[in-house]
Amino acid sequence: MIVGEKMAGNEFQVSKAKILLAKGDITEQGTDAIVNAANSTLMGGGGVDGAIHRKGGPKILEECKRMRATEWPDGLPTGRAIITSGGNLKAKHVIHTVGPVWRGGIHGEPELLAEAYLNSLRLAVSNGLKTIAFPSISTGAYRYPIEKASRIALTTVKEFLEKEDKLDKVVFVLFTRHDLEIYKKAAKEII
Ligand code: AR6
Repeated sequence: MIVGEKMAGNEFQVSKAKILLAKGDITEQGTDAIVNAANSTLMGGGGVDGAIHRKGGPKILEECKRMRATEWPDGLPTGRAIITSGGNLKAKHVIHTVGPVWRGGIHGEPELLAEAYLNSLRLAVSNGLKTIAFPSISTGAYRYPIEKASRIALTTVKEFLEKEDKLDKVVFVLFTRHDLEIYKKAAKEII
């Protein structure tokens, strides 16, 4: 029930923008861009990355290959982001970013995770986009503890929206009810 969901705290206002927390599949989102939790090769993989390339079709991979051949011959560094078209996806664009692999939290992981969110948001704005959907970057194959990662994700987005009024909506698409609850708890404390 939509009203109930809202009352249960899935929607948050920051300046003129909304942050929404939803359970679902990021590849189904109709936002201007969806964010891919990619790796440095930009050549695809499992999890979100696999799902985006499977559903989006070969055009996205071709653009990624072009990026590798031109701007990023050694791969996209952790924390950086690039944008491609959305291929066959509902979203017109995919922003590919690389989150950090969790190695205990003392190798710059918090800063790099914040950079991944921040550079994705900047790229959305510089491309004139209004709405963007994020998965929970780094909390799958890269093993970043989701309680910690959710706080960084929400703090980074909130602080960005407080300074920058060009985005209308940021959606966090969580894959499981459990992950959604963790983000909701963090959002209630942070936003
Ligand atoms: N929609 C939303 N969330 C999803 C989906 C989906 N379709 N599929 C998985 N998740 P991961 P990472 C959740 O592993 O940790 C890839 O192989 C998942 O449950 O996709 O940044 C890349 O190529 C988890 O909570 O990304 C890299 O090599 C979250 O999305 C590496 O994994 C992120 O999980 C990146 O690892």
